[in-house]
Amino acid sequence: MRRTDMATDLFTPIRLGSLALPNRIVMAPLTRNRAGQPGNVPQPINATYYAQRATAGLIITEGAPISEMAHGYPGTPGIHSPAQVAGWQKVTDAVHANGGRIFLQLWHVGRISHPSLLPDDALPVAPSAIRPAGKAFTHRGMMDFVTPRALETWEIPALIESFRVAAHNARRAGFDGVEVHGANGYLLDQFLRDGTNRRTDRYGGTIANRTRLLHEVVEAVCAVWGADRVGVRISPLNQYNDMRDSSPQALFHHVATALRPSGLAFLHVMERDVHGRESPFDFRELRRHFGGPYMANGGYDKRRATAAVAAGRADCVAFGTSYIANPDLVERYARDAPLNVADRGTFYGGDEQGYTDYPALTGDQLARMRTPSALTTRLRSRASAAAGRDSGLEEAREAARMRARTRIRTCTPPGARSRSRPCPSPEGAAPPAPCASA
Ligand code: 8OZ
Repeated sequence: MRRTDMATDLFTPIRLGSLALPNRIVMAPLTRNRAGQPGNVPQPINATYYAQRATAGLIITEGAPISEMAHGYPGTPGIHSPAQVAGWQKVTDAVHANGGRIFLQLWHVGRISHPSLLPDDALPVAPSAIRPAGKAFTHRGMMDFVTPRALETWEIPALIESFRVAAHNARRAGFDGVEVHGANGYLLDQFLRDGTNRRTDRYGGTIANRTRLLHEVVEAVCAVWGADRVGVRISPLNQYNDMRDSSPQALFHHVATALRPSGLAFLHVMERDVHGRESPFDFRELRRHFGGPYMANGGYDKRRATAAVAAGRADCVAFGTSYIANPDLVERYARDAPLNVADRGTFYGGDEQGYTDYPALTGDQLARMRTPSALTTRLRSRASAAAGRDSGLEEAREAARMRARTRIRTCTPPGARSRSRPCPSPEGAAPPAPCASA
């Protein structure tokens, strides 16, 4: 039996597919370009970074390229070689040891790449041979994008097979599930939109045809994982990576409706452009078309996220920039504690600086802080409800687990700078500007 007399907030447990989350605070996928070379292999430092953030209801990893041809940035950890699977296994072990849950994001960048990042200097692939405006982020700095090669229809089954194999690799690496990256101007999004898809085969033209590849990829991934362990990320308003569509509302309503029967764990919706540009779009209607758990992302802070969850506009909320700077974001939100400020100069590439050295609150800091009212009230009322009900044992266990999860660890390495002050910046890490360091 569930309590109905308490308002839903970010600390109300939720089920996404077959996964039980202790809270509704999700760590958004964040590209950090710190995989080991050669081979784009996850390293112990990556395991430390994710393990520090294990109190999130769910971690969604940075995008993991599904094949050699899926890479578009230096230092992004793949999920297509045995060494990468072994590296990710260390990441999932570390997160699970800290009590967390972690999904891998399956990523193919399509045309947002450069021959210097691809095997044998190959041309990037795309639905159509349309060169994106802008520059690629390469090992030699920013370089003009090239005109990609349009995938032949007969190549599509092998592409879908690469997603299937990558999904299988994610299982072998110990993940709890996967998210298919259908957002932000990468390959699957390039197929969805008429600005990048000018095909005349069954993967182009009508909205139904443009949605076909996403749908077939999701089917292949669900065959490996079961739909209740698969999420999909979309970004209806995104213009980043030179994206456009003549009718985003109609397109994404179709996408949501087409995904609905699969019974996915969640639909993860980037509700604004990567650069924060907003345009009119009816996200409630999108949610209605999908019908399953809805994860909101884009510019949320605690106040807006709480309001969205309380009003039933979102089931959970993914936070980007705040998670870069605050490994203990859940505990800070629970206590209304100040947030560390993210250092944009260390977002993409580098070492532990700006990666694993953001401090969590210490026990002393916590002791000086006011009582985490919402959390304490929630735990108290759960414990007393548990005493008088048949399902009391499980409720009491959940309260104990929640208390254990909110016990604060100190993760400040010796000599790390303290950056605790109120965070003025909105959520959602923007991708590298043309001058970004890497
Ligand atoms: C920032 C930098 C590079 C890639 C996305 C995977 O926008 C990304 C990304 C973000 O989804």
